[in-house]
Amino acid sequence: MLHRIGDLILENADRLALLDCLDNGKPLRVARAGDVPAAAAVFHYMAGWPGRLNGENASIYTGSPERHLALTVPEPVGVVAAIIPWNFPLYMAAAKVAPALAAGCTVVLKPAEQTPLSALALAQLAQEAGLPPGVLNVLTGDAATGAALAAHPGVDKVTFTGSTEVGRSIVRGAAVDFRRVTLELGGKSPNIVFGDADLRQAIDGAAHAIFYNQGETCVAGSRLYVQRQVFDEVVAGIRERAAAIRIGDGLDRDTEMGPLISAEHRTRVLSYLDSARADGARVTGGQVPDSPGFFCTPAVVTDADPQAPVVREEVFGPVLVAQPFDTVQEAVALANDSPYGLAAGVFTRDLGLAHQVGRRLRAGTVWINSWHVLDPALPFGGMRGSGWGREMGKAGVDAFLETKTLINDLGNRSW
Ligand code: TXE
Repeated sequence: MLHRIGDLILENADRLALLDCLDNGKPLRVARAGDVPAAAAVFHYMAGWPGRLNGENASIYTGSPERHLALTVPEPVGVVAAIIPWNFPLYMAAAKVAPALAAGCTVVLKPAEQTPLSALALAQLAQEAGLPPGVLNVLTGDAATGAALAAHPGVDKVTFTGSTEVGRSIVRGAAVDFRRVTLELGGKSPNIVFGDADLRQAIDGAAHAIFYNQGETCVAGSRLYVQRQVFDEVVAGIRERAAAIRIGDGLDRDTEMGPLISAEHRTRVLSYLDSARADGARVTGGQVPDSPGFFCTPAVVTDADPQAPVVREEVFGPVLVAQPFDTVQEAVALANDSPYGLAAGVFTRDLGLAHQVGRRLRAGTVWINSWHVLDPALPFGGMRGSGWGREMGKAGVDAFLETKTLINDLGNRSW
């Protein structure tokens, strides 16, 4: 059935992409080329797990191996509450639902109040695929609905993607009866460009890292550290790329960047830029076009105070903060100076340097000469303030399983 749901997502790709475009504002062609096939891939990949979730024939340490037969058995954790945000509506739904179902759990999915449509469409496709009633349930609603669901005594596990603040409140609530929790929270991901990098690749990569999906991605490469000798060239290149990004109606085929999710969110994004300007930083872009919609042009900030909110906090918009560095040690220290630890990037032609720096970065994912490459087979998640646990890969299925140990005393026979 999981495989069939993946197939149905692809068969309905145009309609699903349109729903996310209308609901979220993201360009239709981005949703069609990115979100929808990625959601299908999660179902197809996870469809391979149920038949492979084996326990172990476990050895007993203190007893006799002849007398005791011990087994471990994976069991579904139970009823899962999946609470998701609005930035990748269909993909986020798939990322929570597919591994939970693969593990044998049932799911109550609460989409974000801004973008419920594709989650409802997904439930219809699951029904069409033959999923029995009650296995996947979609509950639309806002923060109060999410809070009630997360705290419901019938829920065994909460898997949440969203803000750090709500993640914290979910953990507090879960402490009451020790409900299991997986959290994928925000980030302020650093991208390090060394002087030897292919600068064209680094400029394109850094722009893609921050501006993809209007910068409304948890893994946005929002802090850029560039080795001093190439700083001006890289920043100028990104400013040029930013100015060329076509902003507009998501239904327009030429649109590369849609609006921000809401007026309220745009006000928040702009306030970071206002405060950076007031502190003496240099800001290019970050303009509000004279047209309806919550648009904001991509912004690049330099000369910011390293302690400023625009440098420390998640903006969740198309806002890049760039700063030069001199040594490798300095780059690593700057990159790790954050309460978050979701993703990071390194651009260099020296693969040895890339791997050694990558090992030192406190981030769940480190991209080398790339960004935004995600795969259902690869574990994804954060360190520190970016959350608990991993999604995708085997780790992503294990997150919905408990291990039971069965011990059988076969008797003390002697022949
Ligand atoms: O998130 P919320 P918001 C960050 C990003 C963004 C900020 C606020 O910085 O600007 O969070 O966004 C549900 N108990 N991220 O307000 O409120 C809510 O209905 C249970 C990063 O949209 O966390 C929605 O379904 N659930 C992030 C979901 O939680 C609650 C993606 C997310 O909403 C709840 C989104 C509660 N008390 C925002 N309150 C990422 N990691 O990608 C709200 N919800």
